[in-house]
Amino acid sequence: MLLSILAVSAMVLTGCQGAAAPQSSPQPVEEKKEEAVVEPAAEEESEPAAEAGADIDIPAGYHLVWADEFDGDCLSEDDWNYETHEVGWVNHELQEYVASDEYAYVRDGELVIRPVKIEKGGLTGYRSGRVNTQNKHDYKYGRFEARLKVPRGKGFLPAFWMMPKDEDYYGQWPKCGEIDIMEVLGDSTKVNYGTLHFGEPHKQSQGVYDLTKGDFADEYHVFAIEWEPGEIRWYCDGTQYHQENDWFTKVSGEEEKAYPAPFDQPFHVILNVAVGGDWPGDPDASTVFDEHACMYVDYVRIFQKDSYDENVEKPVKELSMRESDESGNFVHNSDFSESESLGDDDDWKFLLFNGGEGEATIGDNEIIITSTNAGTEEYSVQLVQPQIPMEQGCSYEFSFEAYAEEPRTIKPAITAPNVNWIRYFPDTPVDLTTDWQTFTFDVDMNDETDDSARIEFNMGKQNSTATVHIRNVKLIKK
Ligand SMILES: [Ca+2]
Ligand SMILES: [Ca+2]
Repeated sequence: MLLSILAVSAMVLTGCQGAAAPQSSPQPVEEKKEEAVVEPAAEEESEPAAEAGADIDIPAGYHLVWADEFDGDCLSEDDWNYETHEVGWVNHELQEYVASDEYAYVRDGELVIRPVKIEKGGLTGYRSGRVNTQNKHDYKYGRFEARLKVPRGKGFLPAFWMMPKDEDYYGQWPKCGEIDIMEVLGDSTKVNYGTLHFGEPHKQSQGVYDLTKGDFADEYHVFAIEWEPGEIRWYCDGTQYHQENDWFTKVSGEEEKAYPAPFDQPFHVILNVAVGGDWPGDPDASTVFDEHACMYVDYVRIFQKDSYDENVEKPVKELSMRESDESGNFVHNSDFSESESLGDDDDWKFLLFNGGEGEATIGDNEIIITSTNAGTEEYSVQLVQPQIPMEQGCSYEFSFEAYAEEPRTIKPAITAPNVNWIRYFPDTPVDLTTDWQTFTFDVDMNDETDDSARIEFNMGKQNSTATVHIRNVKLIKK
């Protein structure tokens, strides 16, 4: 997720002609030293042909509207802007985006975005490149495609994505919308995420493409979306892995804008490599800033159909709300009277993340959670039940019984995995003693009705791994 919180316009700074390394830091530049002075004459000749679409495979039903094959010897400022942003501008990212051909440059037919680690006065900093086509190539609808190879290493987050030409048209993020075509975490380079952000409150729709063979950091792959009025489809190497047609935008307190807003305005393309921050986590001792830290973009191509029919209607959302049992309880296997798999998505599920270690067993009408390592996050040791129905405007009583073998804290919550993990019932510390106690909470559901909320018991990072016993978990509409 790439929050774009401020409307900072792109700044055009360096030019190719001024490419005498404008702010060459004393940083060693390893193999990158050998400049890309590869037969400039031949390069110049090949460029117009490629730009004219000679070697470009045009998908059926489309025509080419713009492409950059990166065949020149510098990034064309007729087409691209360098964006500059300070450290921590969004998502607690660590890099400074600097307008310099040191961090985003064209070489050997590719755009290279190169994050660099800078040690200065005992402090570590990072610089990286971010370029976009805002006000130079903005398009409404089309097929947006790039062939690229991603960096490898903990803390890198490369992205090929799109933002509106005019972020103020529907209002600042997330109201304006955002389309992420490729995001691959540097420490998990077989998995690509394609994501749509929109709404107010923020909602997202994400598809995941797992590479069964190869690695996004070892070979080039083609990432694309096909965006039409009322539908966006995500592709990797020609395989569709996600689609979405249900979105909205509104200003808080006002009516929703007419569908298919906000995805009915021109968007531009962005390419960048972030370093650190909320999602990828920060670089660690294993992270190497060498040529494998770079993103290599062979091309960006944009195609459109001859016409698009914008007369589309918002799909009617079909909710699948779980029924309660005869006592009014929406929780399945509420009293742990049935044994069940704790590894599947049906009813109870036990999860471990980020160093959490432990196990859960059902028996004698209770569930027992033993942990040997509390992990680094509250959710590192977690018992959950998904598919919980929460209806807007309703009040619920959420209750359970619990004790621990030594006094300790756990944190129950009711969350929204499909609505950006908002909390219908916030993570609430509950102090367990060595005796059974009943805990009861009132939950008012003010958000939009959700058929897939999730009850959670978070037991990680509580300064204790004492064994927890839970029984009689209930959610009842009042
Ligand atoms: Ca190329
Ligand atoms: Ca289960």
